[in-house]
Amino acid sequence: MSELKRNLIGGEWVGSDRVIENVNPSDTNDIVGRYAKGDAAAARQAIDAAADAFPGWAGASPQKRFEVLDAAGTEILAHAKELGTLLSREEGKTLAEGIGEATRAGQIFKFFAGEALRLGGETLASVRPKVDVEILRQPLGVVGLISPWNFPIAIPAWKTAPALAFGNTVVIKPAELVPGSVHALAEILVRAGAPKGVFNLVMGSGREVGQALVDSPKVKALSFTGSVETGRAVGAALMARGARVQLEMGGKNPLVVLDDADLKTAVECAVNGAFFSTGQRCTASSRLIVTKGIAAAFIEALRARTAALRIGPALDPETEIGPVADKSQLEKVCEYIEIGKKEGGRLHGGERANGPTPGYYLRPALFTETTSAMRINREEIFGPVASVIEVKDYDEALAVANDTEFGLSAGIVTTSLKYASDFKKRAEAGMVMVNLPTAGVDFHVPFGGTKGSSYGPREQGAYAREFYTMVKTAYVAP
Ligand code: TXE
Repeated sequence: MSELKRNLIGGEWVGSDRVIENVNPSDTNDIVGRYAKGDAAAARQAIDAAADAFPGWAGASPQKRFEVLDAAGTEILAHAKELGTLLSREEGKTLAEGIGEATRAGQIFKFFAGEALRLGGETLASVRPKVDVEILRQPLGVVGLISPWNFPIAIPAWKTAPALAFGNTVVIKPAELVPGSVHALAEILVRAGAPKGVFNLVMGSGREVGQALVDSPKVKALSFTGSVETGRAVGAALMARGARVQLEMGGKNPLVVLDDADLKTAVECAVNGAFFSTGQRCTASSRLIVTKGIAAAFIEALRARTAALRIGPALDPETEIGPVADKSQLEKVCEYIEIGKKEGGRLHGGERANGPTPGYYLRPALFTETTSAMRINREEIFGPVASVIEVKDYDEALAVANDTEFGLSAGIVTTSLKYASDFKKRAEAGMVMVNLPTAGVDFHVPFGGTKGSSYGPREQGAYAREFYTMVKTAYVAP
């Protein structure tokens, strides 16, 4: 039996009687590792350790914070292949995607190493004579981080790196399905010189460990990525006790394809956005909104391209689409495929597939002849499922694109500057893509949505400081 991977609390590796078995969705006979399953008491110990470490870390020189984050980034980049392999084994995305995600995590640590040095305030003249006004940015204290399973290292990285860069201390709870990547990150941060208690990891369930982070008055801010239902409950609880909260939740992202689009670009954007990473991205293009002049050609080309996609184990270099992440997720996606059929959508693909090993393989499902009112076009499915909605012109396409409670990413494929510019302004989304897939974003610019997708300041890039620092205004007279 493999060695138990433990939680990191106050600089100590702490075991537990209970174990999370990390199962490989490409081969359910393969156990990726055994991880200590923490509980609410472990979470509280971690919070206490983070609170004790806070004054030292908040007062540390930015140079020290730079060094820790930079060293972590260097090690992640040097071991991107190994980390990507672990990630793909536990989550199921292809090895290329796994390595890409690990690389991104390294880049994020490097970026925020620099941000630690760049953090500054402002000085203004007061409206009163001989008074100066200073606007300072200060750390918040202990920050709780709750991450989902679909980006096992990038999301923990984009929450942890800014939190630490700006002087906060962290307790992170990764999704139960994918503890491995965050555990590896914890080991890297220890080697990078993070002082005891500055970064704490408690693996376990949302109900126990997650809830303990939500409830503790010592947790001054909480950043959550996950489902809408959990996110809203977490948000309400944090607001009720007056703590700061940031929520990244679902998406139902539209990709508009206009008559004047380059067909090849449109098909590539659709396949990439809808099905890569097995459709398990909050930025996935699940609604393909197509004007009638190009609809027939687009559907035919997309069907052929989708049918040719190679489904298989994450680590097989031939694989283009890995398995669904776990059994319950597969059941949920299959249920939605049934719902789509009952609602009158015409299904292409979407069958369970056999791989060389027992895994959660599913052929991508493309629905045509759907309407915006159908449940498959309203609810986040979070799997390799996309629908085509045909519309008469740009105006109807824009209206349908915005006909959703979500607002994370929105894409358009067109050669018209007029429509591209209009869409940039009027698409109700936090991120807009022109002739690019709705998924796939840079690490150094803001990430987040509007409407039901997100709450609170943006993540990533320089904007991350809006969440992870507090603004203080100081008035100084001689
Ligand atoms: O999400 P949860 P799950 C959507 C997607 C997916 C569904 C369920 O539709 O099918 O959510 O996924 C922790 N207090 N997305 O079950 O439950 C939990 O342990 C505090 C879309 O994984 O929201 C995990 O660490 N924390 C999304 C995290 O919250 C709690 C990405 C997310 O889990 C908690 C992920 C509680 N009471 C899921 N309950 C996207 N769009 O990116 C759970 N958690």
